[in-house]
Amino acid sequence: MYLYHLKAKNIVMSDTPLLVTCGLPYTNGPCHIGHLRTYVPADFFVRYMRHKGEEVIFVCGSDNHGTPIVISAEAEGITPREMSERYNEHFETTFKKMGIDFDRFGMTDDPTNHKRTQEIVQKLIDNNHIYKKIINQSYCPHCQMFLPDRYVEGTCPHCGEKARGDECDQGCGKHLEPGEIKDPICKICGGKAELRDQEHYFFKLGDFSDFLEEYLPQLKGTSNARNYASGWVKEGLHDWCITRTLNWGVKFPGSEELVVYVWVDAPIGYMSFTEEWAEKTGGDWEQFWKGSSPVIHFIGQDIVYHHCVFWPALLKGAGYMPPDAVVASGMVKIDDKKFSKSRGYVVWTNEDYLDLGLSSDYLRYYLLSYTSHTKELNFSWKEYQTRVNNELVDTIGNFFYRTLHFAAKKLGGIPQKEPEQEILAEIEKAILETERSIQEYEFKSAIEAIMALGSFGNAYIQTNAPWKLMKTDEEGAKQVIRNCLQIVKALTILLDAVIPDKAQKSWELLGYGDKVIDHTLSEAKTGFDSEILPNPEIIFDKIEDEKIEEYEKTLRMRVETAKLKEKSQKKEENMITIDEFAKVELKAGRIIEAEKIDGSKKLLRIQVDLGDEKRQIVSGIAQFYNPEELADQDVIVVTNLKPAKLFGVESNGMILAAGEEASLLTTKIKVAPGTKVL
Ligand code: B3M
Ligand code: ZN
Repeated sequence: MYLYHLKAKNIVMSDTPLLVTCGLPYTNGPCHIGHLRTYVPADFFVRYMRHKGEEVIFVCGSDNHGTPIVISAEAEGITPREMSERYNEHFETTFKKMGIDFDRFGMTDDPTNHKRTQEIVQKLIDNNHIYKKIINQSYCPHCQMFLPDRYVEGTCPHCGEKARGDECDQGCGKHLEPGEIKDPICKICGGKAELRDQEHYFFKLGDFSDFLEEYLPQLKGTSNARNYASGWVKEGLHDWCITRTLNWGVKFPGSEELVVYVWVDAPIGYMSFTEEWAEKTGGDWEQFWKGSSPVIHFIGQDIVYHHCVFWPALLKGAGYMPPDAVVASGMVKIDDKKFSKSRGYVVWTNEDYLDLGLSSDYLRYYLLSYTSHTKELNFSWKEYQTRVNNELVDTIGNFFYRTLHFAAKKLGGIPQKEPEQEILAEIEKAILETERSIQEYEFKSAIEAIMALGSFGNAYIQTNAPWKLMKTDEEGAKQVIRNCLQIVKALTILLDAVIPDKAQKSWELLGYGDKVIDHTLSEAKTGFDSEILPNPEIIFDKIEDEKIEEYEKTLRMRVETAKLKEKSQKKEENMITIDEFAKVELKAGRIIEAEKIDGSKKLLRIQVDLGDEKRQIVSGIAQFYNPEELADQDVIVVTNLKPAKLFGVESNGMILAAGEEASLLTTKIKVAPGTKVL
């Protein structure tokens, strides 16, 4: 296994490279803050490791298969491949703009992944981990097709809520196997689906319980991933249906009409993208997947099952190494409301952020510093403004500018002095604390350790006031500034993992002409290349109140629009067809007599003449009518309601009334009792 830990006070570097991956975004919608919640910390981790001198390969790509992409592409009249290419490019460029730079960003629909997936599935077949079974699958007789996953909607068999074919998304959240959903409805035509037999292939997940019980306790990463997964294994594992009737996806070996389930070929993408990276660079992909170099997956908490149970079993069954670590991020809230694209609680990375000219670094800082990685992260524009202005602008920005300005303008560059021990010790402390936090995937604490050095620097320059000291003790002032410059240098290297754009700028303002990412943390305490400093600049801008109000308004309007849309959708859902309405049987009736029901203030027992029959109906109108005045009253009655007992009295129908005071419905011109209302 690998070692990247601290020995005494020196950081020991390993000669085993690390492979870091991020969960693959689906190619049917743009990048949002929910994606960034996982990608930014992964990128922070990668950059930090590189600054430590580790070799890190960072791969990702887009997830192109599965029914949501087919459905979205159909809606736009393009092919799923075209849709995938469009969003693949979108994600790659958006990530770059956010400072997230992968060594390889691939596509699960590319040939490497088709090949690797088929090889793995074939191995699983050969190793007897896959079997055939005939199952009852939802089928639409009108569209003449089987309805995989999201092509079908219905009722969850576990909790009774409305659900999608593959997941109870609005109720208990359980994964649904093909054929499990109740009252299936075809998503394409809205018609009733039926169940039909079809042969499918299953992965014997249950066979891997012992393996997983041994593997999971030593799985590194965050404890939420480990613990959830162990819990599921204890509850017992069900075999997974790994084929779908679809013609978009990776063909199941030996079958013309089946493709593998998207959750089989998606994680295999991690491996394929490593292969593609190796092809491009001459690197060795097998060291990660067959050897002993560690693989670390960064994912969202909602896909722990897939990464800590299903994926390791799949790898193990096909003779590959399971991952070393899974780092799972908590979910995102917007203004304390659950993140939801459909309800408008979303921040789109481009439209709501980058396109407005906002700094990618500010958002990175917010995402990394707001809360512990495994906790729920709330985004609010106000909080964003406060943190950026107080922590980045006032503390770091102020300290950097004062130091660089004084050095360049008053001292003509970097003073020829060594930094003092006290300062070097402070830097060392920050590095050790950052390291300790990162080992535990506690990114928020890592940021706090870095920012503590920033606060120290800011307080140090304030207390020692070199601008005053200069008048009485020029050498002393030079020493203070030299110390400050050392802190700025250390902070710049540390902050490059957090806010790479600003850190690069600061690196240049320290007189360097190269990239800060190519420098290791060991240089945090060493001197400078040149004594000359360029003209100082302000690199952190304040965010003004008016701007924040504008952004908040955009969010509010989006939520409003979503509400209106939901309302009109509900209205539409509540509409019934003429055939459905025709099921209600309405007739004109005449009340024969009415009487109070003992013990009830509201109910009357009413006998109604319906022409060829007499009915007893219990009606809740006692507060508005005397029983005597009701005799001979013409009314409208629902005559085909199922009988019910109210207050122990049988009721066979319903008398229609309008409004809070139960004004009885009747006909304009008298009609014979029993006349149908049409
Ligand atoms: N495409 C997105 C998600 O469920 C899914 C991740 C695949 S990772 C192999 O978050
Ligand atoms: Zn249909």
